[in-house]
Amino acid sequence: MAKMIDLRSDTVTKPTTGMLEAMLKAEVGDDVYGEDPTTNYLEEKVAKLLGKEDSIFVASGTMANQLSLRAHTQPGDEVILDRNSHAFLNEGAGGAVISGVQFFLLEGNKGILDPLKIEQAIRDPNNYHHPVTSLIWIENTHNRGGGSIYPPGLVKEISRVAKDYNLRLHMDGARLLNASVALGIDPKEYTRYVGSTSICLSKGLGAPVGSVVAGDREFVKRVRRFRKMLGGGMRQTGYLAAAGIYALDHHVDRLAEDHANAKLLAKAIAQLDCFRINPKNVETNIVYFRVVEGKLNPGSLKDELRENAVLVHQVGNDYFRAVTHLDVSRQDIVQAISILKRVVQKLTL
Ligand code: TLP
Repeated sequence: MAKMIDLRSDTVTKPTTGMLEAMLKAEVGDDVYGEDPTTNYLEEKVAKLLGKEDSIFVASGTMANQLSLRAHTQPGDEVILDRNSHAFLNEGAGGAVISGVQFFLLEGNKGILDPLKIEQAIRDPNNYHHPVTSLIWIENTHNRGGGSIYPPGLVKEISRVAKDYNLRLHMDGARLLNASVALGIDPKEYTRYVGSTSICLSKGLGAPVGSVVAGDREFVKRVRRFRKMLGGGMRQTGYLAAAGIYALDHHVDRLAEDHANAKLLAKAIAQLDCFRINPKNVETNIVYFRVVEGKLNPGSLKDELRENAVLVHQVGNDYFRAVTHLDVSRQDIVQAISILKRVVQKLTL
């Protein structure tokens, strides 16, 4: 059977042999007692990587986001964020349910927020009709923005606004290392400007489970308390942390390959006149494209591709996403492009 080329997400990767070996060898203990040496090492490693006082291993990117929201806010607060943020679109209204916060949504440019618009959205703290603005939330890279990258200078400007108004600033850095690798900069060039951040180990980095939230000691202590409250205190997490350590040691620099593969795919899609895409917008590993009305039946595209061993994510009726990652090689992308061309020929109206 032909190998499935799974471009639905970078979350679909399976651990490599090297990673599995590292997991098997992990020294473990009970992490709720703080006694898992491998998890402790991962947390120290990530805190150092991101230039923060402390960090904490959590089950998922969603949990990282929800705990960060909860630790930074009080019920009734308002959080300023982009209208296409993962925390708004894809987390089951967790911000409202778990933290009791209200979102003030801004229209970013490919998800990237303008510091001026942020400033204009901040509530008057002396007007008791208003909620209290307490947190600015940015996502880097921005998933729905197309894997778009925040210029570090812009994060600096946003941090200036946060400081001027005494607000907290958090970066959902699920794919922060994609951004830093794409720009060839140290992730600290971003994280120095934000109070707290997170990275996902189970996206482009290829670990099976886990995210890490980083910030100052007080913040991480609050995250730890809420993690326990929500049942996220896990025991012998060292097996999972070992996968994360391996991912950080072996799979960061290679993200550049995923970016090159995504660009190759985007350019090929742009050459097909039934799709709308600007390949210049593809900055990292995420490729969004639209079907031009009347050229092709978008309803059959995903199924026909699946029949031919290529999986893509259908985001909306005529809107699709393909994501490159550790388990798709250059050869796979070349193969996916030729399958896409064949399928398009078959489906063209
Ligand atoms: N994104 C997933 C889907 O939920 C859309 C994906 O396939 O891209 N922050 C960002 C920026 C994300 O893209 C995601 C996952 C998360 C947080 C949540 O991570 P998980 O899925 O580990 O809870």
